[in-house]
Amino acid sequence: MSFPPGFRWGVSTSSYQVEGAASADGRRPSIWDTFCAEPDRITDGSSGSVACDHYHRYREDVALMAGLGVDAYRFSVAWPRVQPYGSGAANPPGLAFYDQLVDELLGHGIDPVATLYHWDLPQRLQDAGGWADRDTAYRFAEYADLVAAVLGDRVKLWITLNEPAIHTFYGHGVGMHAPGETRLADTLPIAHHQLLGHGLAVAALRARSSSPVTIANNYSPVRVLGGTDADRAAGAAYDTLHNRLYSDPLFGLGYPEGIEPPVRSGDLDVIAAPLDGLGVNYYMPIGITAPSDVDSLFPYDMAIVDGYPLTEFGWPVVPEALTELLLDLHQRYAVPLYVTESGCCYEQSPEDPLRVAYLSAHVDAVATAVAKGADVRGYFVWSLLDNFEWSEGFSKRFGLVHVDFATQARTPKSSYFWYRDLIAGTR
Ligand code: IFM
Repeated sequence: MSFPPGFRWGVSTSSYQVEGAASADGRRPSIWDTFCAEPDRITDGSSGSVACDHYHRYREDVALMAGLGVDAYRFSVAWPRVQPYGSGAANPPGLAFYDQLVDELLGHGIDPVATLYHWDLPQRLQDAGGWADRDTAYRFAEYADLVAAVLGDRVKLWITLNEPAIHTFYGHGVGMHAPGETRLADTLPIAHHQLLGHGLAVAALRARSSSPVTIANNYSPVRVLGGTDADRAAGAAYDTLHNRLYSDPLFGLGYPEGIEPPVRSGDLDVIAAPLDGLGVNYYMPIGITAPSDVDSLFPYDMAIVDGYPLTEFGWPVVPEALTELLLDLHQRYAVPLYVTESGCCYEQSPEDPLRVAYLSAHVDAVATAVAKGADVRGYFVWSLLDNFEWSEGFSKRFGLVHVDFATQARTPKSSYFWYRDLIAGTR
Protein backbone atom coordinates (compact mmCIF):
# COMPACT_ATOMS: atom_id res chain seq x y z
CA MET A 1 0.00 0.00 0.00
CA SER A 2 1.25 3.43 -0.70
CA PHE A 3 -0.25 6.81 0.10
CA PRO A 4 0.81 10.21 -1.18
CA PRO A 5 3.09 12.41 0.95
CA GLY A 6 1.02 14.52 3.34
CA PHE A 7 -1.81 11.97 3.43
CA ARG A 8 -3.65 12.49 6.71
CA TRP A 9 -4.79 9.66 8.94
CA GLY A 10 -7.50 10.73 11.30
CA VAL A 11 -10.50 9.97 13.44
CA SER A 12 -13.93 11.62 13.43
CA THR A 13 -16.63 12.45 15.93
CA SER A 14 -19.47 14.97 16.14
CA SER A 15 -20.57 17.34 18.85
CA TYR A 16 -23.96 15.94 19.83
CA GLN A 17 -22.70 12.36 19.63
CA VAL A 18 -19.80 12.76 22.06
CA GLU A 19 -19.80 16.04 23.98
CA GLY A 20 -22.65 15.75 26.50
CA ALA A 21 -22.65 18.80 28.82
CA ALA A 22 -25.91 19.79 27.19
CA SER A 23 -26.56 22.82 29.36
CA ALA A 24 -23.00 23.77 30.29
CA ASP A 25 -21.64 27.28 29.81
CA GLY A 26 -24.72 28.75 28.22
CA ARG A 27 -25.48 26.07 25.62
CA ARG A 28 -29.18 26.01 24.80
CA PRO A 29 -31.15 23.13 23.24
CA SER A 30 -30.60 21.97 19.72
CA ILE A 31 -33.19 20.11 17.67
CA TRP A 32 -31.60 16.87 18.86
CA ASP A 33 -32.22 17.70 22.54
CA THR A 34 -35.85 18.34 21.69
CA PHE A 35 -36.20 15.26 19.53
CA CYS A 36 -34.66 12.93 22.14
CA ALA A 37 -37.10 14.24 24.77
CA GLU A 38 -40.08 13.14 22.66
CA PRO A 39 -41.47 9.66 23.32
CA ASP A 40 -40.32 6.71 21.20
CA ARG A 41 -37.86 8.68 19.07
CA ILE A 42 -34.71 6.90 20.28
CA THR A 43 -34.53 3.08 20.43
CA ASP A 44 -33.15 2.92 23.97
CA GLY A 45 -34.82 6.12 25.21
CA SER A 46 -31.44 7.82 25.61
CA SER A 47 -30.12 11.19 24.50
CA GLY A 48 -26.80 12.94 23.93
CA SER A 49 -27.13 14.96 27.13
CA VAL A 50 -24.10 13.18 28.65
CA ALA A 51 -22.90 10.95 25.79
CA CYS A 52 -19.10 10.44 26.16
CA ASP A 53 -18.76 13.57 28.31
CA HIS A 54 -16.08 14.62 25.83
CA TYR A 55 -16.74 18.24 26.81
CA HIS A 56 -15.12 17.54 30.18
CA ARG A 57 -12.83 14.69 29.14
CA TYR A 58 -11.39 16.06 25.90
CA ARG A 59 -7.84 16.02 27.28
CA GLU A 60 -8.08 12.28 27.94
CA ASP A 61 -9.54 11.82 24.46
CA VAL A 62 -6.81 13.85 22.80
CA ALA A 63 -4.27 11.70 24.67
CA LEU A 64 -5.97 8.64 23.13
CA MET A 65 -5.60 10.24 19.71
CA ALA A 66 -1.94 10.99 20.40
CA GLY A 67 -1.50 7.31 21.31
CA LEU A 68 -2.93 6.40 17.92
CA GLY A 69 -0.52 8.72 16.17
CA VAL A 70 -3.23 10.32 14.04
CA ASP A 71 -2.42 13.38 11.98
CA ALA A 72 -5.85 14.93 12.36
CA TYR A 73 -9.02 14.98 14.44
CA ARG A 74 -12.32 15.78 12.78
CA PHE A 75 -14.76 17.17 15.35
CA SER A 76 -17.84 19.31 14.92
CA VAL A 77 -18.66 22.61 16.55
CA ALA A 78 -22.04 22.75 18.29
CA TRP A 79 -23.88 25.76 16.94
CA PRO A 80 -25.99 26.07 20.13
CA ARG A 81 -22.82 26.48 22.19
CA VAL A 82 -21.56 29.31 20.00
CA GLN A 83 -24.94 31.00 19.46
CA PRO A 84 -27.33 29.47 21.99
CA TYR A 85 -30.36 30.89 20.17
CA GLY A 86 -28.90 30.63 16.67
CA SER A 87 -28.29 34.33 16.08
CA GLY A 88 -26.64 37.34 17.62
CA ALA A 89 -23.39 37.68 19.49
CA ALA A 90 -21.16 34.71 20.26
CA ASN A 91 -21.31 32.99 23.62
CA PRO A 92 -17.64 33.22 24.72
CA PRO A 93 -17.62 30.21 27.10
CA GLY A 94 -19.06 27.98 24.37
CA LEU A 95 -16.37 29.05 21.91
CA ALA A 96 -13.72 28.72 24.62
CA PHE A 97 -14.27 24.97 24.67
CA TYR A 98 -13.25 24.68 21.01
CA ASP A 99 -10.44 27.15 21.49
CA GLN A 100 -8.97 24.91 24.21
CA LEU A 101 -9.65 21.72 22.27
CA VAL A 102 -7.82 23.11 19.24
CA ASP A 103 -4.82 24.12 21.35
CA GLU A 104 -4.77 20.73 23.04
CA LEU A 105 -4.72 19.04 19.62
CA LEU A 106 -1.98 21.27 18.27
CA GLY A 107 0.02 20.67 21.41
CA HIS A 108 0.00 16.98 20.51
CA GLY A 109 0.84 17.57 16.86
CA ILE A 110 -2.71 16.76 15.70
CA ASP A 111 -4.37 18.93 13.04
CA PRO A 112 -7.80 20.23 14.03
CA VAL A 113 -10.41 19.55 11.31
CA ALA A 114 -13.61 21.37 12.17
CA THR A 115 -17.09 20.62 10.84
CA LEU A 116 -19.45 23.55 11.38
CA TYR A 117 -22.73 21.68 11.21
CA HIS A 118 -23.33 18.06 12.11
CA TRP A 119 -27.13 18.33 12.49
CA ASP A 120 -27.48 20.14 15.85
CA LEU A 121 -29.46 23.20 14.79
CA PRO A 122 -30.31 25.60 17.63
CA GLN A 123 -33.93 24.87 18.56
CA ARG A 124 -34.83 28.55 18.35
CA LEU A 125 -33.94 28.52 14.65
CA GLN A 126 -36.09 25.46 14.11
CA ASP A 127 -38.96 27.28 15.81
CA ALA A 128 -38.48 30.06 13.29
CA GLY A 129 -38.73 27.63 10.36
CA GLY A 130 -35.39 25.78 10.40
CA TRP A 131 -33.83 24.88 7.07
CA ALA A 132 -37.19 25.31 5.35
CA ASP A 133 -36.64 29.02 5.88
CA ARG A 134 -34.07 30.66 3.61
CA ASP A 135 -33.01 32.92 6.46
CA THR A 136 -31.34 29.95 8.19
CA ALA A 137 -28.70 29.94 5.43
CA TYR A 138 -27.75 33.52 6.35
CA ARG A 139 -27.75 32.69 10.05
CA PHE A 140 -25.38 29.81 9.27
CA ALA A 141 -22.94 32.15 7.53
CA GLU A 142 -22.97 34.48 10.55
CA TYR A 143 -22.25 31.54 12.82
CA ALA A 144 -19.40 30.43 10.51
CA ASP A 145 -17.92 33.89 10.80
CA LEU A 146 -18.03 33.77 14.62
CA VAL A 147 -16.31 30.38 14.68
CA ALA A 148 -13.67 31.40 12.14
CA ALA A 149 -12.96 34.62 14.04
CA VAL A 150 -11.72 32.54 16.96
CA LEU A 151 -10.42 29.33 15.36
CA GLY A 152 -9.52 30.56 11.86
CA ASP A 153 -5.82 30.84 12.65
CA ARG A 154 -5.50 27.23 13.84
CA VAL A 155 -8.07 24.93 12.19
CA LYS A 156 -6.24 23.16 9.36
CA LEU A 157 -9.24 22.00 7.33
CA TRP A 158 -12.82 23.24 7.39
CA ILE A 159 -15.92 21.22 6.64
CA THR A 160 -19.10 23.26 6.33
CA LEU A 161 -21.90 20.68 6.49
CA ASN A 162 -22.00 17.01 7.36
CA GLU A 163 -24.17 14.81 5.13
CA PRO A 164 -26.91 17.23 4.09
CA ALA A 165 -28.53 14.33 2.19
CA ILE A 166 -29.03 12.34 5.39
CA HIS A 167 -30.13 15.39 7.37
CA THR A 168 -32.68 16.24 4.69
CA PHE A 169 -34.06 12.74 4.17
CA TYR A 170 -34.05 11.31 7.70
CA GLY A 171 -34.66 14.57 9.55
CA HIS A 172 -37.15 16.28 7.28
CA GLY A 173 -38.46 13.57 4.96
CA VAL A 174 -39.20 10.49 7.03
CA GLY A 175 -38.86 11.83 10.59
CA MET A 176 -36.34 9.30 11.89
CA HIS A 177 -33.91 12.05 12.89
CA ALA A 178 -34.38 15.51 14.38
CA PRO A 179 -36.35 17.62 13.80
CA GLY A 180 -38.67 14.66 13.09
CA GLU A 181 -40.47 16.20 10.13
CA THR A 182 -42.28 14.07 7.57
CA ARG A 183 -42.48 16.32 4.55
CA LEU A 184 -40.99 13.94 2.01
CA ALA A 185 -42.70 15.57 -0.95
CA ASP A 186 -41.34 18.98 0.04
CA THR A 187 -37.71 18.58 1.03
CA LEU A 188 -36.06 20.47 -1.84
CA PRO A 189 -36.13 23.81 0.04
CA ILE A 190 -34.38 22.06 2.95
CA ALA A 191 -31.68 20.79 0.61
CA HIS A 192 -31.28 24.08 -1.20
CA HIS A 193 -31.07 26.23 1.92
CA GLN A 194 -28.36 23.99 3.38
CA LEU A 195 -26.35 24.27 0.17
CA LEU A 196 -26.89 28.02 0.08
CA GLY A 197 -25.73 28.17 3.72
CA HIS A 198 -22.70 26.12 2.72
CA GLY A 199 -21.77 28.59 -0.05
CA LEU A 200 -22.25 31.61 2.20
CA ALA A 201 -20.19 29.91 4.92
CA VAL A 202 -17.36 29.21 2.46
CA ALA A 203 -17.11 32.96 1.85
CA ALA A 204 -17.21 33.68 5.60
CA LEU A 205 -14.44 31.14 6.26
CA ARG A 206 -12.27 32.45 3.42
CA ALA A 207 -12.47 35.94 4.89
CA ARG A 208 -10.95 34.75 8.16
CA SER A 209 -8.82 31.71 7.40
CA SER A 210 -6.40 30.52 4.76
CA SER A 211 -7.03 26.83 5.48
CA PRO A 212 -8.74 24.62 2.89
CA VAL A 213 -12.54 24.36 2.91
CA THR A 214 -14.67 21.33 2.02
CA ILE A 215 -18.02 19.70 2.77
CA ALA A 216 -18.62 16.09 3.91
CA ASN A 217 -21.21 14.28 1.82
CA ASN A 218 -22.61 10.82 2.26
CA TYR A 219 -22.45 8.66 -0.85
CA SER A 220 -24.10 5.33 -1.54
CA PRO A 221 -23.09 3.82 -4.88
CA VAL A 222 -26.17 2.33 -6.55
CA ARG A 223 -26.62 -1.35 -7.35
CA VAL A 224 -29.70 -1.77 -9.54
CA LEU A 225 -31.14 -5.08 -8.42
CA GLY A 226 -33.80 -5.71 -11.08
CA GLY A 227 -33.36 -6.06 -14.83
CA THR A 228 -36.17 -3.85 -16.11
CA ASP A 229 -36.06 -0.33 -17.51
CA ALA A 230 -38.14 0.76 -14.51
CA ASP A 231 -35.47 -0.64 -12.17
CA ARG A 232 -32.76 1.22 -14.04
CA ALA A 233 -34.79 4.43 -13.94
CA ALA A 234 -35.26 3.93 -10.19
CA GLY A 235 -31.48 3.49 -9.80
CA ALA A 236 -30.88 6.74 -11.68
CA ALA A 237 -33.47 8.51 -9.51
CA TYR A 238 -31.75 7.40 -6.31
CA ASP A 239 -28.36 8.43 -7.66
CA THR A 240 -29.78 11.84 -8.52
CA LEU A 241 -31.57 12.42 -5.22
CA HIS A 242 -28.94 11.02 -2.86
CA ASN A 243 -25.58 11.28 -4.56
CA ARG A 244 -25.72 14.10 -7.12
CA LEU A 245 -28.20 16.62 -5.78
CA TYR A 246 -25.81 17.64 -2.98
CA SER A 247 -22.63 17.59 -5.08
CA ASP A 248 -23.27 18.72 -8.64
CA PRO A 249 -24.25 22.30 -7.65
CA LEU A 250 -21.07 22.63 -5.55
CA PHE A 251 -18.95 22.15 -8.64
CA GLY A 252 -20.87 24.43 -10.97
CA LEU A 253 -22.96 21.69 -12.58
CA GLY A 254 -26.24 23.06 -11.20
CA TYR A 255 -29.01 20.85 -9.89
CA PRO A 256 -29.56 17.59 -11.77
CA GLU A 257 -32.23 17.69 -14.46
CA GLY A 258 -35.75 17.59 -13.05
CA ILE A 259 -34.68 18.88 -9.60
CA GLU A 260 -36.21 22.31 -9.03
CA PRO A 261 -35.66 23.78 -5.59
CA PRO A 262 -36.55 27.42 -4.83
CA VAL A 263 -33.43 28.93 -6.43
CA ARG A 264 -33.11 32.71 -6.57
CA SER A 265 -30.90 34.63 -8.92
CA GLY A 266 -27.25 34.27 -7.89
CA ASP A 267 -27.79 31.29 -5.58
CA LEU A 268 -26.04 28.80 -7.84
CA ASP A 269 -22.96 31.00 -7.99
CA VAL A 270 -22.89 31.25 -4.20
CA ILE A 271 -23.21 27.47 -3.88
CA ALA A 272 -20.47 26.89 -6.45
CA ALA A 273 -17.90 28.90 -4.46
CA PRO A 274 -14.61 27.10 -5.21
CA LEU A 275 -13.77 24.29 -2.79
CA ASP A 276 -10.39 22.81 -1.91
CA GLY A 277 -11.70 19.28 -1.80
CA LEU A 278 -14.63 17.02 -1.15
CA GLY A 279 -15.26 15.01 2.02
CA VAL A 280 -16.56 11.52 1.36
CA ASN A 281 -18.50 9.60 3.99
CA TYR A 282 -18.90 6.03 2.78
CA TYR A 283 -20.55 3.11 4.51
CA MET A 284 -22.20 0.89 1.87
CA PRO A 285 -23.72 0.67 -1.58
CA ILE A 286 -27.51 0.59 -1.82
CA GLY A 287 -29.69 -1.87 -3.73
CA ILE A 288 -32.43 -0.21 -5.79
CA THR A 289 -35.48 -1.50 -7.64
CA ALA A 290 -38.53 0.21 -9.13
CA PRO A 291 -41.12 1.12 -6.47
CA SER A 292 -43.39 -1.83 -5.73
CA ASP A 293 -46.20 0.45 -4.56
CA VAL A 294 -47.56 2.70 -7.32
CA ASP A 295 -48.62 5.26 -4.72
CA SER A 296 -45.14 5.39 -3.15
CA LEU A 297 -43.73 8.85 -2.59
CA PHE A 298 -40.31 7.40 -3.41
CA PRO A 299 -39.36 6.86 -7.03
CA TYR A 300 -37.48 3.73 -5.93
CA ASP A 301 -37.44 0.89 -3.39
CA MET A 302 -34.25 0.47 -1.36
CA ALA A 303 -32.77 -2.89 -0.32
CA ILE A 304 -29.66 -4.28 1.26
CA VAL A 305 -27.44 -5.75 -1.44
CA ASP A 306 -27.08 -9.53 -1.05
CA GLY A 307 -23.97 -11.62 -0.98
CA TYR A 308 -21.83 -9.72 1.51
CA PRO A 309 -21.19 -10.05 5.23
CA LEU A 310 -23.25 -7.62 7.31
CA THR A 311 -22.16 -5.39 10.16
CA GLU A 312 -24.29 -5.33 13.31
CA PHE A 313 -26.22 -2.45 11.80
CA GLY A 314 -27.19 -4.85 9.01
CA TRP A 315 -25.07 -2.89 6.52
CA PRO A 316 -23.20 -4.91 3.88
CA VAL A 317 -19.41 -4.81 3.90
CA VAL A 318 -18.39 -3.84 0.34
CA PRO A 319 -14.96 -2.20 0.31
CA GLU A 320 -14.62 -2.35 -3.49
CA ALA A 321 -17.54 0.09 -3.74
CA LEU A 322 -15.35 2.65 -1.95
CA THR A 323 -12.69 2.30 -4.65
CA GLU A 324 -15.35 2.68 -7.32
CA LEU A 325 -16.84 5.72 -5.55
CA LEU A 326 -13.51 7.52 -5.15
CA LEU A 327 -12.63 6.96 -8.79
CA ASP A 328 -16.08 8.19 -9.90
CA LEU A 329 -15.89 11.31 -7.77
CA HIS A 330 -12.35 11.99 -8.95
CA GLN A 331 -13.49 11.76 -12.54
CA ARG A 332 -16.72 13.73 -12.10
CA TYR A 333 -15.50 16.62 -9.94
CA ALA A 334 -11.68 16.58 -10.30
CA VAL A 335 -11.00 17.76 -6.73
CA PRO A 336 -8.89 16.36 -3.89
CA LEU A 337 -10.88 13.83 -1.90
CA TYR A 338 -10.85 13.16 1.83
CA VAL A 339 -12.54 10.05 3.23
CA THR A 340 -14.07 11.94 6.14
CA GLU A 341 -15.92 8.92 7.56
CA SER A 342 -15.36 5.19 7.24
CA GLY A 343 -16.27 2.74 9.92
CA CYS A 344 -18.56 -0.01 11.13
CA CYS A 345 -20.81 -1.08 13.94
CA TYR A 346 -19.82 -4.15 15.96
CA GLU A 347 -20.35 -4.97 19.61
CA GLN A 348 -17.09 -6.88 20.01
CA SER A 349 -14.78 -5.38 22.62
CA PRO A 350 -11.98 -5.12 23.48
CA GLU A 351 -11.10 -7.75 20.88
CA ASP A 352 -12.84 -6.58 17.68
CA PRO A 353 -11.34 -8.54 14.78
CA LEU A 354 -14.36 -7.78 12.60
CA ARG A 355 -13.68 -4.03 12.85
CA VAL A 356 -10.01 -4.64 12.09
CA ALA A 357 -10.98 -6.65 9.01
CA TYR A 358 -13.49 -3.99 7.93
CA LEU A 359 -11.09 -1.07 8.30
CA SER A 360 -8.19 -2.94 6.80
CA ALA A 361 -10.25 -3.79 3.69
CA HIS A 362 -11.44 -0.18 3.37
CA VAL A 363 -7.93 1.25 3.73
CA ASP A 364 -6.87 -1.18 0.98
CA ALA A 365 -9.78 0.08 -1.11
CA VAL A 366 -8.52 3.65 -0.72
CA ALA A 367 -4.98 2.56 -1.67
CA THR A 368 -6.38 0.90 -4.78
CA ALA A 369 -8.21 4.11 -5.74
CA VAL A 370 -5.00 6.09 -5.20
CA ALA A 371 -3.02 3.62 -7.31
CA LYS A 372 -5.61 4.04 -10.09
CA GLY A 373 -5.25 7.82 -10.03
CA ALA A 374 -7.73 9.22 -7.50
CA ASP A 375 -6.37 12.21 -5.59
CA VAL A 376 -7.19 11.10 -2.02
CA ARG A 377 -5.60 13.12 0.77
CA GLY A 378 -6.91 11.59 3.97
CA TYR A 379 -8.81 8.83 5.73
CA PHE A 380 -10.78 9.41 8.92
CA VAL A 381 -12.18 6.49 10.91
CA TRP A 382 -15.70 6.87 12.22
CA SER A 383 -15.30 6.92 15.14
CA LEU A 384 -12.68 7.49 17.82
CA LEU A 385 -15.20 6.57 20.53
CA ASP A 386 -18.37 4.52 20.86
CA ASN A 387 -20.97 7.27 20.99
CA PHE A 388 -24.61 8.34 20.67
CA GLU A 389 -25.74 6.82 17.37
CA TRP A 390 -28.75 9.07 16.75
CA SER A 391 -32.09 7.23 16.72
CA GLU A 392 -30.24 4.04 17.74
CA GLY A 393 -29.05 5.68 20.97
CA PHE A 394 -26.14 3.83 22.55
CA SER A 395 -27.14 0.47 21.08
CA LYS A 396 -24.75 0.74 18.13
CA ARG A 397 -20.99 1.01 18.67
CA PHE A 398 -18.60 2.39 16.03
CA GLY A 399 -15.59 3.26 18.22
CA LEU A 400 -11.93 2.30 18.09
CA VAL A 401 -12.23 2.92 21.82
CA HIS A 402 -14.91 1.26 23.94
CA VAL A 403 -16.83 3.58 26.24
CA ASP A 404 -18.56 2.29 29.34
CA PHE A 405 -21.37 4.82 29.47
CA ALA A 406 -22.03 4.15 33.17
CA THR A 407 -18.48 5.01 34.26
CA GLN A 408 -17.11 6.83 31.18
CA ALA A 409 -14.14 4.45 31.25
CA ARG A 410 -12.38 4.33 27.88
CA THR A 411 -10.81 1.04 26.75
CA PRO A 412 -8.94 0.90 23.44
CA LYS A 413 -10.06 -2.03 21.30
CA SER A 414 -7.78 -4.17 19.17
CA SER A 415 -8.82 -2.00 16.19
CA TYR A 416 -7.25 0.96 18.00
CA PHE A 417 -3.88 -0.84 18.15
CA TRP A 418 -4.26 -2.06 14.58
CA TYR A 419 -4.86 1.53 13.38
CA ARG A 420 -1.92 2.80 15.45
CA ASP A 421 0.38 0.24 13.81
CA LEU A 422 -0.99 0.96 10.35
CA ILE A 423 -0.31 4.67 10.77
CA ALA A 424 3.18 4.04 12.13
CA GLY A 425 3.90 1.70 9.22
CA THR A 426 3.14 4.39 6.64
CA ARG A 427 5.57 6.94 8.10
O1 IFM B 1 -22.84 8.28 13.34
C1 IFM B 1 -23.05 8.64 12.02
C2 IFM B 1 -22.50 10.01 11.73
O2 IFM B 1 -23.03 10.98 12.58
C3 IFM B 1 -22.82 10.43 10.31
N1 IFM B 1 -22.40 9.40 9.38
C4 IFM B 1 -22.78 8.05 9.65
C5 IFM B 1 -22.41 7.65 11.07
C6 IFM B 1 -22.84 6.19 11.35
O3 IFM B 1 -24.20 6.05 11.20
